[in-house]
Amino acid sequence: MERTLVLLKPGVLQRRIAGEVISRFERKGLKIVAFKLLRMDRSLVEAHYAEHRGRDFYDKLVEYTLSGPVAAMILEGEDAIALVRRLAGPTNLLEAPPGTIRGDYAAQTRLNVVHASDSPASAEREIALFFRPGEICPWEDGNGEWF
Ligand code: FUP
Repeated sequence: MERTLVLLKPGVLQRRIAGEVISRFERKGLKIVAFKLLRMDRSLVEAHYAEHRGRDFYDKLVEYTLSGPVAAMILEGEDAIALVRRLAGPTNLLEAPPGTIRGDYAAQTRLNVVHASDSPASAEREIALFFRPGEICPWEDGNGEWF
């Protein structure tokens, strides 16, 4: 079982499409095991996007990420890291096919709707940036008796 960090970027809340995006993960069977809304501060944004420091898009990326609340969640499931990346679609808008989150909702590469960890090492690092262990709530699938 894997865990991965997903961020719904500020535009998602502004556009009122958080539910639609989260539904795509749930429909593939991924479990939400942690969830919070937050305003990222500059030091968290800089730590999260450290690998991009110095790139031409970096300043605008930071500015956008600071522009409003972000929804952070940990999704759990078999091959969750690769599955979420597939559901999100490629970073580049032109390559993101319809049916992917970015293909369906992103109008600019910089504003590409979601962040998703790209490897087990990134997932571990990013989960620790956003969640303390006590904020993670693992749960088991029941046999349907509660619904
Ligand atoms: P991803 O892992 O798909 O989120 O992509 P990256 O980590 O490469 O990029 C992080 C963010 O930087 C993207 F979500 C959007 C922004 N970006 C650009 O604005 N232009 C680029 O050419 C590449 C990335």
